[in-house]
Amino acid sequence: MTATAHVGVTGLAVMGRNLARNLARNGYTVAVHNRTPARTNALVEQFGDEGTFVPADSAKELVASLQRPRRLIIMVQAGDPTDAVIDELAPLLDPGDVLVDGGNAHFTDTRRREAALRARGIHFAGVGISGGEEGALHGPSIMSGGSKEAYQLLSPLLDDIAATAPDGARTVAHLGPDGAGHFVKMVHNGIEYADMQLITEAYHLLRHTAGYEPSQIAEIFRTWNTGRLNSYLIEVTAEVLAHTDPSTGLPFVDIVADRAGQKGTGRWTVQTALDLGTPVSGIAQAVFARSLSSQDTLREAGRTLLGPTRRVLGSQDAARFADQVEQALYAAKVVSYDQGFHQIRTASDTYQWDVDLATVAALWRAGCIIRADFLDRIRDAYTAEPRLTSLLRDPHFAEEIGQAQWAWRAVAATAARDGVPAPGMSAALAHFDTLRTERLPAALIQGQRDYFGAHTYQRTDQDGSFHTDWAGDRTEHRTR
Ligand code: NBP
Repeated sequence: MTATAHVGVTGLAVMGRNLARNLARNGYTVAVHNRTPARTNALVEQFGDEGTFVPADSAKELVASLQRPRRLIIMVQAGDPTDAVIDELAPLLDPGDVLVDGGNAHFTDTRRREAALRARGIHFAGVGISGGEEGALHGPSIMSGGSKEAYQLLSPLLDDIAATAPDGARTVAHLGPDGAGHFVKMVHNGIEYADMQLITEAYHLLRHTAGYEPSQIAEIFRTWNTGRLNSYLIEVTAEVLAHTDPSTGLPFVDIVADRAGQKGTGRWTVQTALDLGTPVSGIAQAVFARSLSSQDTLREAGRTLLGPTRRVLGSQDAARFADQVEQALYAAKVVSYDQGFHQIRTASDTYQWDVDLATVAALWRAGCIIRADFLDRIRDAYTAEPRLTSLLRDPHFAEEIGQAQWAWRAVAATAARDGVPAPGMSAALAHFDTLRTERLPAALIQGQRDYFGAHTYQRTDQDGSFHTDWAGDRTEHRTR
């Protein structure tokens, strides 16, 4: 077989197929392969006129069809299938070739695979691709890890297929070595969970406290979408809320079972945050809220528990409340993003990735699910101060959140008083207030720990570690 293809794609389910089409539409000759050949044949039959595809029946044929250095993208299910494909391909590749994993791999797997392939001279780039099947076809947000050399070989292709931000920039970048790209993609998904949770809490409050119907809430969201909350997620939420179920004539949202699914990247974000010791309470609340929604037995048991009588506001109060909910949603959203960016910063420092947070914000402005106007602001904040400790310290956000907090507090208080669950908004507020607090009760926790476990504590007025003899005469000893 002649090596004519510029790039190869193996794994032709929705993502791989659309990515291959995107590459072909951009003028690349694309070698295509799938474990089950039917998918390869279907792609060529249905979309063969969109560009030049070179179908391959086997891994050997796929590799033989690629120009050198070879660029080969794996788009199969994350986990064992990805390892199986790498094990099959690696012996067929030569030093200097680039193998890309475009799936949703766990970043620790990517680190392991990158190290193993580097030892054989093969570049392995873990690349997060966001935007679902539509993004893969029309322009995703692309978060690349792997070596700089690998990225140099990939960037012409990735630039061509990525989405375009409002300022004309392509949403693709090299974020750091080994697992940096997949880590950032994972946090993107975690933030997506938090964003969706907060939007649905806003809906729930507008429905049950303000008394609006789904179609009215759709209109409110459409109005919000013209302001600082402008985002893809607000836009699609309005679409879903405005939809009527054709078979019953009821609002669509009322006929959907209220059990939220999840594929796992949100959970990974929280698990990783726990390991890194970085607080992502917004994402955690979103993951737990989805889990609890699916706990039928627990929810059934809890339904009759005593709580306040629900009240519904009059129309003027409802309109005022809707304005407060907009502010609460915005403030809580900023906190959730700040937590996600802090998690990326912590991982970047831990693994020496040197991820530029301004670039991350810029990449998320188009092509991905969390694309939103305010990411321009986040990019500006990190451009002005690359080591900014918290977005809440940026003058623009400090001013906005400082003003929004009164409405945010009113909404959280109303939710608590009326018994409407708003875990995301409330947790974000608690995070904000924790940051603001001069002296935390953590001091008392240290006292408790020293009392029952001799875990020692530090003093505010002296260096070193100390233990108090709680069981004896309560004298204090310096332990270090
Ligand atoms: P899936 O995640 O559903 O995986 C299906 C593909 O994996 C098929 O091509 C299948 O081949 C192949 N595969 C499996 Br399963 N086991 C294999 C094995 N042992 N050896 C070789 N191939 C194997 O596909 P997808 O939804 O297109 O997603 C692809 C990747 O992109 C995943 O990692 C996913 O997490 C990620 N991603 C998906 C989305 C999305 O919206 N779907 C968005 C962003 C990222 P077969 O046809 O022979 O069974």
